Amino acid sequence: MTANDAASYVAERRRLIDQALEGAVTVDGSRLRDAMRYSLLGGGKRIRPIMLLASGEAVGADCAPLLPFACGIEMIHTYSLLHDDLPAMDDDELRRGRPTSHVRYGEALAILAGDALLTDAFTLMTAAAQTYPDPVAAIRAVHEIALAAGAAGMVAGQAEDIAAEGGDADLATVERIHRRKTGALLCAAVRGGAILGGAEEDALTRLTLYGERLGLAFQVVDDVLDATADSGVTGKVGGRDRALGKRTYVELLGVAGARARAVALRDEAVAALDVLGTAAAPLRSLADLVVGRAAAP
Ligand code: GRG
Repeated sequence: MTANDAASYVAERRRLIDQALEGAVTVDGSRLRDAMRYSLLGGGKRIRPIMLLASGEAVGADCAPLLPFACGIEMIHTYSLLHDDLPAMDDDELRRGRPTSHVRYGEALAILAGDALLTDAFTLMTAAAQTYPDPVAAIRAVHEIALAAGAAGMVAGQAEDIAAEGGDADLATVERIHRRKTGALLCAAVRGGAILGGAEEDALTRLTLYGERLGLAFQVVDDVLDATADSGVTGKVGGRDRALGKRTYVELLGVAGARARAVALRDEAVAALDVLGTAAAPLRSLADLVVGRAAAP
């Protein structure tokens, strides 16, 4: 697969996900529906669902039956951003270049839209699991996604991140926070796809390593962008980490050091894919895409 082929794979999968997400909010016309759709269809990069598809397809799965699981993970991710932006958390007013949900719909409806996106993600995935070619694998994949999103994963990372605000967390602490806050869901996308695709143990181990390294790289890149990119690029208000007193990779390693760390993590992620050959080309290209965002201009 050439670089061009990989780029068109990513673009085509993004199109399929966007199309499937259009039908993912099934609640009747109401402001709740509007608020859910506002955040879900508001122009995300769709990294996690594309990862899930690319990982499943790398081990031989068909794309179409994976789509509800890809949509589920994007719904969970969207809820996390929506709640993270709330006044009680990061208190952000801009996301993906538009007013955040609570600015547009008020705080109460924004909370409820997040709750509904999270819950309906599991409605969608568990409905799809019942007709999936291997329902046991599908249940296992949903279980992994739930673990990564909940109190053992993303929510725990978020809680620890908030508790660490204003403190002097060292690199090991920052890394532990981000493995759960950002890394766990990304890794679950990769593992979920692999499990749905019926990956052998060795392939699953390799893909897990890829997901863990890239999940961490993702956060390093986010820290670099928060410190260096303007809101035209990120769609968010810049410098929020500093304003909130968060310890970031940039603070601990400097911008150049953080960029180098992201590249090293990407290289480790990509090296883990060796045994998967050309089937893993889209995953390699996604790794470049994630880390390339933080490259020096
Ligand atoms: C509220 C339970 C709860 C958790 C929130 C992930 C998270 C925890 C908060 C998001 C804060 C943040 C900006 C983390 C950095 C990494 C990250 C998740 C960036 C946003 O993801 P992208 O770049 O966003 O994939 P798009 O807009 O493309 O979907």
